[in-house]
Amino acid sequence: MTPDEILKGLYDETMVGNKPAVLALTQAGLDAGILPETMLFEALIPSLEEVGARFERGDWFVPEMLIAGKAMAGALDLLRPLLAQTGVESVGTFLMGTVKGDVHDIGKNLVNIMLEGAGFTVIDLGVQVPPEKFIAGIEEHQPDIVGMSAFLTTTMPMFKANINAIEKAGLRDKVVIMVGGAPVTQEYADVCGADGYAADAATAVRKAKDFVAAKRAG
Ligand code: B1M
Repeated sequence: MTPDEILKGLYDETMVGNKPAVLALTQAGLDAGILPETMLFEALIPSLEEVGARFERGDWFVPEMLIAGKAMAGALDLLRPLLAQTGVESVGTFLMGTVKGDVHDIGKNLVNIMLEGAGFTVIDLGVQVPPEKFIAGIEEHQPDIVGMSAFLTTTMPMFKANINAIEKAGLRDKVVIMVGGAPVTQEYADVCGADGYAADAATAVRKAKDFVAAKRAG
């Protein structure tokens, strides 16, 4: 198979949720020397975007989204060690979670992988994380940054609820708070009182590094 055929296969098979084929093609891509980032950004993520677009149009339903998501997650498991390959010392601690009411985790996991690749120690609280769990995580792990993901317009208000709870617990000035997720914007992040926003994993890593550097300097 040529690299183009592998990428096209990854796009098509992710869309129909054929996890065994996606795993085989991901491995074939690695064997053929295709960069993990190329498979992610040119095949896997665009495929899920198309799944989302079909769902939005009412052509596809939750089960289709679910199996596509599972196929993508399988590929991520294979790519994770390569994307997160790092020999550097920890540059900082990042506490991460998807907010209460929201079960989406592929985007969050991708941000985690890229953060680990950049040398962060990542503590992942998982999905549906309530404010009290963020607070307990801050107290236990003393992170430099708290990251919150929300993927639904209905769960985005949890950012503000979490930030209020962190403030009430007297921890707000101890952490930088970053938010992100498909429907989130810089304007929304500002309204919630977050310190940072990123539209994608690469930008999240860049901003996280800048925040830690500023924290260490000041
Ligand atoms: Co759902 N879903 N889903 N879904 N799902 C979306 C998000 C949706 C946009 C689809 C659509 O209508 N086009 C839509 C939300 C609409 C809205 O509110 N604006 C939607 C809906 C409506 C729903 C349900 C309500 C459907 C229903 O039940 N009727 C339901 C909600 C369940 C719940 O959470 N309570 C639901 C369920 C599901 C599944 C469980 C079936 C499955 C999730 C599987 C999983 O995550 N384990 C699923 C999936 C797969 C999707 C789509 C198709 C793909 C999401 C994804 O993984 N994208 C999605 C459509 C889409 O996004 N186009 C959709 C790939 C991922 C790499 O991108 O998540 O954007 P993304 O992450 C990016 C950035 O956002 C950013 O970096 C990541 C990597 O670059 N980022 C951060 C993320 N977190 C960050 C944090 C940061 C910084 C950057 O700082 C801390």
